[in-house]
Amino acid sequence: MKIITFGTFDMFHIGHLNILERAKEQGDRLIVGVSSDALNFSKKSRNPICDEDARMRIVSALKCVDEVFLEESLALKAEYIQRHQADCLIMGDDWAGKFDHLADLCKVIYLPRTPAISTTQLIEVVKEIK
Ligand code: C2G
Repeated sequence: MKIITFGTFDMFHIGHLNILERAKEQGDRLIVGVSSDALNFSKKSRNPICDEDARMRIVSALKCVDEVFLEESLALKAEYIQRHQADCLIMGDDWAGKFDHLADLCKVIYLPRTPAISTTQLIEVVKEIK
């Protein structure tokens, strides 16, 4: 069974590792769409700290990840699912309900987020360090 998931994975942290490892446990092969810098800018009005090449290299170096590609648009989820012949889409539950319309293409599962850590929070903590 092929699992697909998506994310920015900026300033890679334990919440990212947890979801990728849990996603892999649901199948045999894990394919990860890493959001492009341009997509990130359009969503968050800021560039990620780590650029797309660095983020793709970090994610593809993980033992639980089999394949990585660049996610260039949120609107292309259906196309990415079909292109990679994914059986199941997994996302953190901050996205709960957002991808239910894809359930006719593949199974859609939202896993609980790891509490108390996020890229935004890490950026704030680093800013405080003098
Ligand atoms: N995540 C998590 N626990 C955290 C932080 C993140 O489980 N404490 C999960 C998110 O729910 C998501 C994945 O890690 O499934 C990647 O998170 P982000 O890098 O924040 O990705 P995002 O900006 O939400 O981009 O097409 C969707 C986007 O590409 C997702």
